[in-house]
Amino acid sequence: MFKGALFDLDGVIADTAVFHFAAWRNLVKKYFDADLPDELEEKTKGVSREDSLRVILDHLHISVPSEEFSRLAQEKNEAYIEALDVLTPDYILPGIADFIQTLQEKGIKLALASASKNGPIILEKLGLADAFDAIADPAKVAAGKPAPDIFKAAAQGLGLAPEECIGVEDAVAGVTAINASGAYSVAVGGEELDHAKLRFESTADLDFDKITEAFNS
Ligand code: B16
Ligand code: MG
Repeated sequence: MFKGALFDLDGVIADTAVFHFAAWRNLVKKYFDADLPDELEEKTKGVSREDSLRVILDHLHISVPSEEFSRLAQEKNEAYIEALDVLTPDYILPGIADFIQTLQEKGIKLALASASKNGPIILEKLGLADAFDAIADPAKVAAGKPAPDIFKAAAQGLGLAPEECIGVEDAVAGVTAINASGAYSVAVGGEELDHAKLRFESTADLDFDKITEAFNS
């Protein structure tokens, strides 16, 4: 039986991607008078703030000096945090509150394994801060997803081996990261996530008994 559950944040606990991408769009409009296509959103999911900015600037064929790069990343983050003001527990994705409650009742420890440096603020606003026993610090891990580091750090925060944990993800790179960490990957999303050990179509479908059965077999 698994003893820990390592959660991605954006796309699993709440849909913060909408706020991230809106902040990037506004920034790019303001400084480069450019528009970003919807398809680009997927490429910025689960990757760090700096890597997201790299993806966006590459798309626009723009290169900027490093001071400007840092300033742009900082301004985006300030706008993003301001936009997060509207976050309440109502923004928790369907099924997640119940799933977390079931895990707690079963004595499973919870950790956050998000690329976001804003994880603690977001959990607080969603009313979930107390539910989590550990939050891995993305600033302290050497490599982002698809590298396993953040999931290994999250398991370590719980005092568990990754093999004793499940990891829950909605992104391709995230599932790859869980697999590489040694934790048991549970995906929420479409067929692009079929490299997960177990996949549900959406967060509302997460089923503790099915996960337990699959993990134990
Ligand atoms: P921040 P996740 C990721 O969260 C987002 O998907 C990604 O779009 C964002 O760039 C990244 O966090 C960093 O966020 O700027 O708040 O540090 O999916 O890993 O929970
Ligand atoms: Mg995600």
